[in-house]
Amino acid sequence: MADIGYLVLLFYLIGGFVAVYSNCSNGWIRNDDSCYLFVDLHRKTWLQAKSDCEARNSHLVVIESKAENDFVKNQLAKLHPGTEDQFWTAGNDLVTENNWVWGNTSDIFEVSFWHPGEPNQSAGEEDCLTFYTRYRFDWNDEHCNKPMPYICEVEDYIDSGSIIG
Ligand SMILES: [Ca+2]
Ligand SMILES: [Ca+2]
Ligand SMILES: [Ca+2]
Repeated sequence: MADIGYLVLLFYLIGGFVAVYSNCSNGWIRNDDSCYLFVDLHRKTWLQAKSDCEARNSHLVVIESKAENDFVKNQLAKLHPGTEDQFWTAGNDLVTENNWVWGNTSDIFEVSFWHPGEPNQSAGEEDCLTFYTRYRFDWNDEHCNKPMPYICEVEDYIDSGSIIG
């Protein structure tokens, strides 16, 4: 009986461990191998938003597929943001104009979902990428110093199997 009790205990311990690491934190929403946080109460500039995501052990959202883009658009629609609201992503062309990359990396876009006519580098200084409510959440390039809502993403290392190596 003692052995069986031990096995049962072990089972629950392992189960609890997996549950903790495969669930998203409170307030974060799962999609595929990532958890996402939609921050619409605290508006920040692109740099401030980037720092805030990093303080939460995550990064501004990086869109790698149409499925991921559709997920984000659906979540934004549920938030019912104001017409002029835009949400920061990691996308930017800060280093080289019109050379769009994700975050600080040199990872170029595998897919893109710009609104027709965007990116337009309006007033010669739009270097950060948003989901724009007015465009039904198509992408827009925007002035990086405007305070906006933003989206953080963290990959789930257990599910993606990338915790080792
Ligand atoms: Ca992603
Ligand atoms: Ca630009
Ligand atoms: Ca623009």
